[in-house]
Amino acid sequence: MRLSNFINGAFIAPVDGQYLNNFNPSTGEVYGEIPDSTEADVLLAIEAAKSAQLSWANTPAEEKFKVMNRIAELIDANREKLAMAESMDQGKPLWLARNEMNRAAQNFRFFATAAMQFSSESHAMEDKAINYTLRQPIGVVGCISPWNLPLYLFTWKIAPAIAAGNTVVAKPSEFTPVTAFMLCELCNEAGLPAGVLNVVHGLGQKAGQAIVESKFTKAISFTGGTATGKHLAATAAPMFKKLSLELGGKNPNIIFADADLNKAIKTTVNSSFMNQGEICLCGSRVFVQRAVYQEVKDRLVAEVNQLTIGNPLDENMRIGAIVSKPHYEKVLGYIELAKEEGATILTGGKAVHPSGLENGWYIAPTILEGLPFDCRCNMEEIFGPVITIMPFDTEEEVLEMANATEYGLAATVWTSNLNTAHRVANKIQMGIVWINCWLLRDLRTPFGGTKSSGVGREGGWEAMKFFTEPKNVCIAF
Ligand code: TXE
Repeated sequence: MRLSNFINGAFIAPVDGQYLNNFNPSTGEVYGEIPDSTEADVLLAIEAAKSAQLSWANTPAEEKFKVMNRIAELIDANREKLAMAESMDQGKPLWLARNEMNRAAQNFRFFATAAMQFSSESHAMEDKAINYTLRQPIGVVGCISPWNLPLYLFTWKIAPAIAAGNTVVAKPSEFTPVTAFMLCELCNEAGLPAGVLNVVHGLGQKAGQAIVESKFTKAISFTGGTATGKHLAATAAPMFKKLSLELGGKNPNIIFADADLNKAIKTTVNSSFMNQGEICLCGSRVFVQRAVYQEVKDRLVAEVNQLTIGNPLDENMRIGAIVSKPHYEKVLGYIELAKEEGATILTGGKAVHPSGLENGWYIAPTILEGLPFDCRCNMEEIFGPVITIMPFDTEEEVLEMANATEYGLAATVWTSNLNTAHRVANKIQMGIVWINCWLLRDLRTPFGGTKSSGVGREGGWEAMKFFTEPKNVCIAF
């Protein structure tokens, strides 16, 4: 399968005619090619987006709603095909890919309604004047998405961007480009006007960099690694671009002794290892209050030992393959580092080679014990099926350890004491706190992190505000 760029409603080959290999993580084999786009391709996409912008901005909200809703319906109608493609491209289990396709449709549906309901504010100054604040589209915006939840995160950016009247130049991750490519076909079928969405495939340092460097992309919405985010911010800052950065995490999962342990343990298996741990919201540091530490540890290890790992297309597999060879090696490298740092491996700790898929990139779900809270394995984002487990005595102690990393994305807290829940939620330095649940998402809520986990928030009105420029008009009476 050879993918093309999607520019001005047409599928076109990269200007230079160069392609990159696309790998299937479950087999480790090349199974397609994607454009190795350069600045020239990005410039074509930007031209198309510029030409389409005014007319799209002036399209009545109801029309925007209708076309975005049709895209959602087409994602639903093609769910099985998309899920299969996502699973092969990313390595995630097919059942999980299906859930993510539901969410991709939901992203479009949610922001289709936002297009209809977004409104301006007005501030009256008694009998002197009235202000009204227009929220106008920014123009052409860049959306750059990662490889862990490919279509889910791609649509999470594109949908609010176009709902707000912008046109988009987007780049999916070079590791997982296929469903973004398929989405373009659905956008044409739904009647999205040419040039509203333009997708350029290729490397971050080349195609991605050109999107960020262009003076015509007035805002950049990016999800990816913290190091890339830093680089991107440095590139964009001198041009005063609006930036939304969703970056890494090193999320604490805190289990108090008074928690509903059945629920906490069951959810911890998911929050640790769903999507091979390749979700920025996965809890990677499990803190358990000492009175129940042994019990939680034993039960968690027993449950994790039951997890099936292998062919992502096999409906019985809970854990699939790691997205790419470099990432597989990075995660295995952290397991080696953990050993050097003195970890005891309670389960996993090694690569897995399922029969018939020996060259695929599989890592057994791994639980590490005995590491200091401030060692590298507890400070740096591993972003794979690897968690650490640590005991704690008091609320103060666990807060200190939980807050000790440079990251501030999400925390999960398990307790049946309302006071503990509120106190910890108040003091923890994270953008998102889940009490007695994990990944329970209301798309209206602000989504994002503090510290090195990012800048800005996505979701609901936050996203609509990010993708618009406020203009205040003051009329004196
Ligand atoms: O992501 P990159 P990488 C974390 C995770 C992972 C680490 C590195 O810890 O191990 O980041 O992953 C594009 N200008 N997360 O290196 O490079 C790139 O093409 C413009 C957390 O694979 O950040 C891709 O489309 N764009 C995360 C996107 O950025 C550039 C999800 C993300 O890739 C660019 C993924 C540049 N100079 C990784 N360089 C999360 N928060 O969910 C790269 N890109």
